[in-house]
Amino acid sequence: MAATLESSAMTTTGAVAAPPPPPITRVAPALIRDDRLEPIRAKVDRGERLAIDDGDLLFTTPDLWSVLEMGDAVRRRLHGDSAYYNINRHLNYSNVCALSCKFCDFYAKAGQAKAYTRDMEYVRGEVRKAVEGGATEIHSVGGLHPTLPFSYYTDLVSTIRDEARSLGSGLNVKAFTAVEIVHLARIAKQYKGASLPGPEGKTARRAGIRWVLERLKEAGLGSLPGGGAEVFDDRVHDEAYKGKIRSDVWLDVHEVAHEIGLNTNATILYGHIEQRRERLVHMDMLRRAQDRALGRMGYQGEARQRGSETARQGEEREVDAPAITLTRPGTPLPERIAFGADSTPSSLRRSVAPSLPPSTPGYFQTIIPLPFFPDGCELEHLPGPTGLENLRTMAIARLMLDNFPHVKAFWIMQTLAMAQLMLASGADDIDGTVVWYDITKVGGASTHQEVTVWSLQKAIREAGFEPIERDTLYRRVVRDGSRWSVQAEPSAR
Ligand code: V47
Repeated sequence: MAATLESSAMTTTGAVAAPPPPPITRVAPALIRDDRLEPIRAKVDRGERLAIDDGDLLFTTPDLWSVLEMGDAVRRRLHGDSAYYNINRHLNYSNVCALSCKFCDFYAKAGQAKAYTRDMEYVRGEVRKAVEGGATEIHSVGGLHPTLPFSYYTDLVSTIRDEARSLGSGLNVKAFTAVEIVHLARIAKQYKGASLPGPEGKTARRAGIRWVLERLKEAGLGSLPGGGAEVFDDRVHDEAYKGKIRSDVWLDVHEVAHEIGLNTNATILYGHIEQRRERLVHMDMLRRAQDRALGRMGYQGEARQRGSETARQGEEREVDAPAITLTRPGTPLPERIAFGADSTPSSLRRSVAPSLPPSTPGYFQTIIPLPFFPDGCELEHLPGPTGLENLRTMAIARLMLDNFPHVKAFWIMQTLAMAQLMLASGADDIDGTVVWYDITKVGGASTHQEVTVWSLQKAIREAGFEPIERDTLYRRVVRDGSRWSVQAEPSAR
């Protein structure tokens, strides 16, 4: 270590002052150095977009520590030493599902002993408990229930919102994956013509999606979670989750949500039958969608280099938007623009298109890499990813998704111990208190998977970061006894 020794200074009274402690230099534990990473490091330093081929090298280099260190550098540029968590509850309204995805241990068929569907009395009870526990968010998803009417879903959302309001809480209802939204469009008979080929089908399905999202928003929907994306690849789709919507439809749902002013999240479920290259294509498709969302907010991008990327499946050339990076030093994060923080340059203030409601258009807030857990599902014979693969994928998500403000290490699936390491390799968020979770049960966990605020804060501090409680939209939460509010100034940067 390059410690500097300075001579003791004499004070005015003639006493000898204690020498200052030697500085601590933060260096990556470079066990192996791969000089091929240097051009990537230069791009990362300049905040330039990485190509899919750069991602290939990041996945294959033996110099893992440099990859983690670059992920950390970008994360610190965006968020300094802040690390976010929230107080939330998951409420799965039903596990009954018409699909049978091979990676899923959650679904049940109607009539099976483990099948459940919650009624509104149950939902109200859960909301009361959530509000008592100080939750700022309820995250609600479920299977594709074959018989529930559309009104069940609007009732679910308005029941959560109204029960919380009656108790003085304005918690955010984050509900329904893109797959569920399309299912709702079908049961509401708003999906006619959606399977037609070409632009006609696309227009029809987007109209159906918009119809559903507008009604849910009216009922109190605050944002969309990131689930159901899996891996945007048709081969993987057909082999592991045939019957689910494909990538183009998942992206349509999120784009329409953004257009009507809802923020959304995105996931990638990795470590099963996909190739690493397919993870990179997935990330590239997400960042292209985010380019469009940020463009709607008024960000100016850089014209894409011709031929630098190949066309992605399910995407049409004409929707290619300029590449916008948030990782360039000094670029404001979208939450600053959305909440009108003073430091936002006026050139980046949003110019709302006339057709949009008078609210800021939405965008992707966070990418949540989800490691595949084999236990109990049809793909149980697969080993699932290792800890180092999880760390690497987290760092690569941070590096590739240069226009996503946040990267979340969902502690339930990553474990709290790994989430601590991830905070220093790209992630800036570890999700929340959760309480009940029955989609995955890592290491024999039960459905009750709760962690206290104290444990989340301790984990974050121990990892060397400052815990910041955020709401669903990444605004800083301020608590006064049992009441909470959000600061207009977003927590980041
Ligand atoms: O869509 C299902 C995944 C997702 C398995 O938006 C599995 O803030 C691993 O999307 N192994 C649901 N993963 C979880 C999700 C989520 C979680 C936390 C926060 C947010 C957010 C979103 O879980 C599903 C699917 O991709 N999943 N089975 C499995 N065996």
